[in-house]
Amino acid sequence: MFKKILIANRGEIAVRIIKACKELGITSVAIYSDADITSLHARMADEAYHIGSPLVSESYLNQSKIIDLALSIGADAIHPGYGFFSENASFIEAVEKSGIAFIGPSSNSVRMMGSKTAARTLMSKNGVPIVPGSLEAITNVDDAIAFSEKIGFPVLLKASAGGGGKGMRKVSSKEEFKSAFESTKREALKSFANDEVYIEKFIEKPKHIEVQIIADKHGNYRHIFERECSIQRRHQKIIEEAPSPFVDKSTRARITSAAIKAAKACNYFNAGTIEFLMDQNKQFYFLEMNTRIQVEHPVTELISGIDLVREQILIASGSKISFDQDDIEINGYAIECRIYAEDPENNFLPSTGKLLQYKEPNGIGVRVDSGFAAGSEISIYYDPMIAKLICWDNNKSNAINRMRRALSEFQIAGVTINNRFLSFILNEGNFKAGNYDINFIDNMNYNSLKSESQNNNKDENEIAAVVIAALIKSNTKAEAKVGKANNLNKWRDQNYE
Ligand code: MV4
Repeated sequence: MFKKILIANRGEIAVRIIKACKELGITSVAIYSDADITSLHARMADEAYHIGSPLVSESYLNQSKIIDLALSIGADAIHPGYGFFSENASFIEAVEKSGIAFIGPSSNSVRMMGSKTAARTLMSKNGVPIVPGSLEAITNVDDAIAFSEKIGFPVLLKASAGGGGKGMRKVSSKEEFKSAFESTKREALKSFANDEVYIEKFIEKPKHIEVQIIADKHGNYRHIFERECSIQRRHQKIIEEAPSPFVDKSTRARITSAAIKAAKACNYFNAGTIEFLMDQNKQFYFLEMNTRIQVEHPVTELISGIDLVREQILIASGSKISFDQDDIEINGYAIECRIYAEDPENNFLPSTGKLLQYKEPNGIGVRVDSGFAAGSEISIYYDPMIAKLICWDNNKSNAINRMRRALSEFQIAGVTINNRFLSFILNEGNFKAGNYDINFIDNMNYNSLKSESQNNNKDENEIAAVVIAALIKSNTKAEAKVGKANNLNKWRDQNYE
């Protein structure tokens, strides 16, 4: 078993991994940039090392600095969390060569899934349904137009190296094709340094459903059911659920078995997710595989009772999966809301500043995964997600009621958060009835949210902010003095309660 794990990440996922390490009796090591001196992960880890400036290239994405540090402090494993280096095959390869264990899949599996066309070919060979379209990059526009007419417009042009919504263009007729093809290619080259583009049939009004899998290094594969991730805005998921309201028993049997086939096809081990689009006839199609732990993993944990991060660590150290497929079942319903420091009433403008007040909801069936505490600074440098609120109850309706209660209990001053926007979505009849697809937020009318907010608790928050600001003024002065990286321990000793 590992003795010391370096966490090459920040924020709530770093804290989540620290918690798993503590439970396993493993020494946790945090790295932090200048912008994260006030963050929870640096405070909570057994050891914390300053890694560089706020720029990710000089801190969380500085490959040699991170690997050298891990070697010098005697870490026997690195957990990448999500984002940053988690799906970077060259980083994983460098870790593999260093003799340090990587808590995730092999660099080979990650590389195989990195090319969308290669992944589609591999999937179709292994009996996983893929979206109808081309298996190879388009080299000849006339052939591509003929092919599109055969599968039928509209089609979607996608970058082979893309993912997460970048480098896609819908084409509705052959007249549009050539110019759309050229601009998608240009965009792909700019974003991914790779201009390969291929074609898929455009799926109308799909749901986004993904299956959690885990596999060990002994050839054992398990699925841990599906998650519903259709509630998104600009490719940013904001509400996730498990199980999916659209997946009945027989569809679940089919989609989870396809996910296991996908994992086997790339010799996968550790935790992974297979993303699917599901059309209005409950046909599903492989979209991509995420070769990492995901933001929304807690909803799966709450309905299954499996600690996914613990399993990741155990699997990386060579253990077998601790349960059989038949040992697990879906228990109740879980919803996750991503709490962003942003203003939904001002075009979702990111909101930065110090958390003058920060109080989380709690109670039965309520979990909060966060990387910040009162006094923490939310900077412009990283993702504006400050917490995840995850609620469990015996069914969807009760889970929604619990979530809306918990959302209203978040007390944050200093930055604007999206909790009322989230609550508004959860209260929509079509959300409650399970009548939605990936376009739900785009099609939603939230003018009533704006008018409703004229007389809500915004004023209360502002008054609270002033009071709290006065209370912690002396601490703030102290912090200005300790606001240097080498003084983290002073910060750790501050008590803001
Ligand atoms: C699609 C699609 C419709 N048809 N592919 C967006 C992210 C990328 N991973 C794949 N995406 C899509 N691919 C076909 N053939 C619609 C989307 C899509 C989407 C998918 C999942 C979640 C949110 C989305 C938002 C817009 C478009």
